[in-house]
Amino acid sequence: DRKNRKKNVKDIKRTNDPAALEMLDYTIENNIITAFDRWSAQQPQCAFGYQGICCRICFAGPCRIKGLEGPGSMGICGAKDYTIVARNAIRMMAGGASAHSDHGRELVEVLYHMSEGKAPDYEIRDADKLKCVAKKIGLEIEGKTDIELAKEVALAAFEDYGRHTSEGTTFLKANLCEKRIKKYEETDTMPRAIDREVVEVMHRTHVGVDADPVNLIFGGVKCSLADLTGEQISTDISDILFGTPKPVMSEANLGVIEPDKVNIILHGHNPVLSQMVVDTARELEDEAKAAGAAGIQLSGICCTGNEVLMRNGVPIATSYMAQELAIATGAVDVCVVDVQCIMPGLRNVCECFNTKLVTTMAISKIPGSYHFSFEDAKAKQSAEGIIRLAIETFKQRKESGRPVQVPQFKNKLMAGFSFEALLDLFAAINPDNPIKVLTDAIIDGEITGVCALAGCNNLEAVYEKSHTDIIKELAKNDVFMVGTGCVMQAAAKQGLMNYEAVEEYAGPGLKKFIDRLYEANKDKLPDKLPLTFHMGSCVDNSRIFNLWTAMANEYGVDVPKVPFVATAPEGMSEKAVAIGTWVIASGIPCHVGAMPPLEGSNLVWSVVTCIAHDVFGGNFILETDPQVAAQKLIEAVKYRAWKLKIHM
Ligand code: MSK
Repeated sequence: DRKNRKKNVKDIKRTNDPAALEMLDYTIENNIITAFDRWSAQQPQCAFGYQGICCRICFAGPCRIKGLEGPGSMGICGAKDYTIVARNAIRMMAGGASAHSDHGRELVEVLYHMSEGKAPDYEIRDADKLKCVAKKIGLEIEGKTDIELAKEVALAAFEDYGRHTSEGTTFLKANLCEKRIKKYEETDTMPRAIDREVVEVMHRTHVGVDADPVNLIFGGVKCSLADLTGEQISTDISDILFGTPKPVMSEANLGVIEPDKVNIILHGHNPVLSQMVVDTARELEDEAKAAGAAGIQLSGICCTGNEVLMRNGVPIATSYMAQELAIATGAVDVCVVDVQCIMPGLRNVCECFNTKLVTTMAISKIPGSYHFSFEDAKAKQSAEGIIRLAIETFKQRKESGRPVQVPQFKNKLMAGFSFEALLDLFAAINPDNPIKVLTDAIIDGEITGVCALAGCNNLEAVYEKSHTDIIKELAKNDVFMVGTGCVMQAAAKQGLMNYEAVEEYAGPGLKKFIDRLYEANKDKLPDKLPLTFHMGSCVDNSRIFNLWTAMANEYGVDVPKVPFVATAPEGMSEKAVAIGTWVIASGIPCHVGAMPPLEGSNLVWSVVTCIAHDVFGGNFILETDPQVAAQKLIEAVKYRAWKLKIHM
């Protein structure tokens, strides 16, 4: 009942985000069920599943590991804890690789159709990036038009999905340093083709195939590197089609929703349609005004939000876990979703407020929602339809006189730091060798090193508190921070992505470094630089991979020697499992703050936390306390910097 919900959801403070807290009160008062309630209702969660020792791979089961010895210590087929945990883990990697890579495939198809004249609403917005990508993957660029080149890039990308030979995926190899290529070849973890590695994981984890946990995990590593290939393709082609991000100002948190405007939320991951909505919204502004609105207000959730923030400065409404709370404001007219991280629970909240939930992808539908099928041949037409639906819903909202509840919390932010944009900042200090500005700052001790902030929300932790605690602690210790995904939405919402945060939280070295970058670039920047540098959506972790590879090349070492660490304080999705795995396979220590289902096998646990380090140079740091995690990250990055200085 309401009293108990209040006790479970509010009194235990499931978040430190003031806007989300206000909306949690509001949803409790109005009996609107959200993920926070469902989390409470799920307690206690199944201990077998939590530890990864529940096997549902065949339906002779489900089997659980119930003892240390005897028949109950194995599944019916004789699978031991280590086999079950490893199989479950690598199936998660395959799920993540599928999601990222299919997102990439959608973009490749748009690029290909555009080059054939069959996607007339799309164009090449960054011809320099097109040439740069083409050159990198070994294409001859001289004497070719942009359209010809776009077609060749698309064909090369398609090849990475379905190659039947084993030389390795082009988009990955083109971005790896030599020593990593050798490492992946030696360990048989170089992916041959994206689809093939996903299929192979599904095959080897079928009942009665691979029982060796180490062999299984190496298969998972190969699949996670296929995931990285898909992410690199997604980033490169998004930049070609929609432009490579540059520094841009915006705002974040639920206060960006403006009740007097037509409010459209863009949610999911794939920018193919959302970018079209952004472009079209500008053209239909007058229609909205004619309907009595003050204009059209777009805002974003999850990584579609990050995509349109990075390229267009569209504000962030909130991150994954608070998506229903955004709808519960009652001021959202349409919520457009594409793929990934869209809670089915959104529908119930939408129904409470006459918010139209619009699905756009054939593989991602929700009962009771509207569907505007995305087709690249008529993308603009779909975007117009969605915006007109929002205008109509706005009129109904105003006529109904229904009250809205928009928390007045938002923070200023600067985003738009693609890898190219970062290099551009550095180039103002060292035009001949931009990356040296960053690598020298570490060697000179001005900054301690670099940390990648990535990942989701998970109510196993206090929503967004681990993110903000870790960021503040790293800042104090002069760690330069780049990031992607929902963790950056937490940073933005909670005022950690602007210069005010530099003044409040940065250690002296980090502040000096950020100020120095600003001074050299102030003529072309819209404001002073932020504390955390937003590099984009989940697939844009490829930009972070490009950054540490450039640093390794500059130092003349392999990646495991670069003072670089990563953290996913609230990792949750299968995509996060795939990303975390390729991060450690790259040679980077990676903290995860919500426990992945690995505790059921000491052997698998030691492989990912210790042995991975011996083989690849990176390992998982599994730590739920954000303060302890921050210290472990700082120790790891300091140790690398110290070792590097000795050898330089
Ligand atoms: S959206 S995968 S909850 S970061 Fe990319 Fe956020 Fe994680 Fe989804």
